[in-house]
Amino acid sequence: GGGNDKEVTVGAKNFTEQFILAKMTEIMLEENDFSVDMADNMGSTALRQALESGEVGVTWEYTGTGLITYNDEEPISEKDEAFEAIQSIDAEQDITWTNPSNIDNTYTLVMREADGEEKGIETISDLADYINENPEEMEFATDAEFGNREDGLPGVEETYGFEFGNSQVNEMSYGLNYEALNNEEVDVAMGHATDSRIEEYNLYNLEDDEQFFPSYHASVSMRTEVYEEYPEIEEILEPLSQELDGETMTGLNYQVDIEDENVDDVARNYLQENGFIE
Ligand code: PBE
Repeated sequence: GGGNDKEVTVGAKNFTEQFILAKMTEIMLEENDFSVDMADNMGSTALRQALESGEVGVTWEYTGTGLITYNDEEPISEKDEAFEAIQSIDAEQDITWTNPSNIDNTYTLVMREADGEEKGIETISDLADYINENPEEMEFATDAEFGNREDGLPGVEETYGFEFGNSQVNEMSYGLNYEALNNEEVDVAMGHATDSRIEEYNLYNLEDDEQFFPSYHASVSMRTEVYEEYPEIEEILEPLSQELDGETMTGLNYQVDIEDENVDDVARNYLQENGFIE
């Protein structure tokens, strides 16, 4: 700290995992004499625009989101293949991808265990059959992003051949989807694979038997001018990105979403316990 001129803005979306990753990044960079501004609470598209405009310098982004949502590319399942594809496509837009982690935060469809067992629904194909036989019965909870993204509800419905009626689609802020399902206000909800509420509320992920959802490995995505000015950012974050995986991330999300700990404490404790900071 004090009188340094290495400045960077870290951006984040509007859910816990993003807050934690951004906070860890802030702490790690500050330890290395950066002064860091935070710009969080954005939807995916807003965050991408902020990165493109230069308002934000460094983010954690998901490979599948980069390919499908920002570049209209075909989804890719294999981790390294997806990373290398988005890395080369985004290079042309002055965005540099580094530090692929093993956090695969894919989208998922979730139901209550007991209800799914009763209805005999294990896979998304089972759900499609059920909905086609019982139209307008199943209520669905989603955030606006999943409801509208090509790699979200429209794509799932097209791939599996079913459709929720308009009045069955209940749009709400991300997070409330799990509450609505748990409270039996809806029967199916969208989810993020690393969200701890799935297990905590005895929900389960429907098997994506047509493999519609690709991989979404959290990786650092930054402006190329930031990368070129501060190539050390990649090195500073590398040990962290190597250590983080889906199970670890779900556990950190649990501390915030279920145990009500604050993001700053969770991020700092993790970094200390793993020897990334003192
Ligand atoms: N995801 C799942 C979404 C939200 C979590 C990674 C596909 C995204 O932020 O792009």
